[in-house]
Amino acid sequence: MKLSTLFVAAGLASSTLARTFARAPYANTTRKLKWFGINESGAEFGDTVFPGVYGKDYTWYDLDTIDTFISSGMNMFRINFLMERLIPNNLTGTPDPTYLSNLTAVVNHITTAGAYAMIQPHNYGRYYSDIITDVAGFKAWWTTVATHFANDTMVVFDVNNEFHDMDQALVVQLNQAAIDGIRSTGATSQYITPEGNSWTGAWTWTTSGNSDTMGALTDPADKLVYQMHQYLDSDGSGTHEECVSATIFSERLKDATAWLRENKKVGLIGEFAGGNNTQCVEALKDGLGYLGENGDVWWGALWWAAGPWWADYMYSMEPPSGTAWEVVWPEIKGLI
Ligand SMILES: *[C@@H]1O[C@H](CO)[C@@H](O)[C@H](O)[C@H]1NC(C)=O
Ligand SMILES: *[C@@H]1O[C@H](CO)[C@@H](O)[C@H](O)[C@H]1NC(C)=O
Ligand SMILES: *[C@@H]1O[C@H](CO)[C@@H](O)[C@H](O)[C@H]1NC(C)=O
Ligand SMILES: *[C@@H]1O[C@H](CO)[C@@H](O)[C@H](O)[C@H]1NC(C)=O
Ligand SMILES: *[C@@H]1O[C@H](CO)[C@@H](O)[C@H](O)[C@H]1NC(C)=O
Ligand SMILES: CC(=O)N[C@H]1CO[C@H](CO)[C@@H](O)[C@@H]1O
Repeated sequence: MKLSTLFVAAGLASSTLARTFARAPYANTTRKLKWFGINESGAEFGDTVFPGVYGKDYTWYDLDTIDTFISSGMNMFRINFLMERLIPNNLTGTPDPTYLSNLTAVVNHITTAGAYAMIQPHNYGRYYSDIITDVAGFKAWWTTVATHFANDTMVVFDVNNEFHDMDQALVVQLNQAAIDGIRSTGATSQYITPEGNSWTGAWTWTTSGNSDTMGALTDPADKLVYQMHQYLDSDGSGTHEECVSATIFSERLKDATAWLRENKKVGLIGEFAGGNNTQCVEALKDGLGYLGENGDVWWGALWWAAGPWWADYMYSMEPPSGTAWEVVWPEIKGLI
């Protein structure tokens, strides 16, 4: 555990920390992607243990590391956490003050530094492992959470991580309920990023049922950014070091790109990664270049993943010695 994590754990005022680092040192004159950033992962660890113990089952994020990323050019952070830890027992309940306080400290640190903080329940459309069918309860959950962040225009609301094996109509209803709940709090200037069924895969977007249904979502603020995920291994799961080919990233994005453009939508790759090898590095460059060329519909990409507990995980971009931080980042930073 590093010092800044201890500051959060010790409950030191986040505003003091945020002011200390209140700078946006990246220059955007040469940016190719509107957004580039990273998944911060750790607060959702131990996802079968509720509420779980801080420091044992899960952790929060290293604020110094976030500053390192921001000065390296990243401007968006997807903050993983669990719905059950933020609002325990009942979707219509009230937030756990400590977990909310930890989340808020990280969000404030990021947005004060001039980057976007994406609030992302890493729940796969489940609450205590059961598929969420209480659409009104889900709307209530999001209304409660959005109330706490309604004044921060640099917050982005991510409806839920990777719905899968669910009724397609239910996925659309849950997304719409979240949008309606968030907007009802007065949070009208923030982006909302809906996710689809089938793990919100870009490569299956037009064959999974998502393309037929997700376009119907409505937002009075007209600030939806469709979030899709794309891994480059054979089954698209992000569980292998190898990438299928040096052009697999752009190939897997083509149909979704056409859907976005035809339907006048914009999108974001909310998770992507590849292993430490030449073919993956080429594939990553190919895909990021493609996203930049199609910047009218693709607003950016977020690497999977950083976080203090990844150790020697094959995709870890945690400084100073994460494999992706050492090998991949120097290769792709010119493309963001
Ligand atoms: C973060 O959580 C820890 C452990 O639950 C708590 O002791 C600490 O006060 C929290 N920090 C903040 C800033 O809320
Ligand atoms: C760069 O900053 C300007 C001014 O804030 C903004 O309008 C523009 O969209 C930014 N460009 C990118 C690619 O982020
Ligand atoms: C959740 O709260 C609602 C409204 O108070 C109540 O009707 C419902 O029974 C509660 N559910 C559980 C599982 O406690
Ligand atoms: C948001 O701003 C309003 C008006 O200034 C204020 O009443 C409210 O408490 C603020 N909410 C939060 C969560 O800071
Ligand atoms: C990346 O792969 C190369 C070639 O296999 C290896 O020498 C190097 O140690 C790896 N780097 C990291 C950080 O794992
Ligand atoms: C692709 C990937 O590594 N996904 C992992 C994301 O993190 C969760 C836990 O936070 C794991 O369960 C997934 O396997």
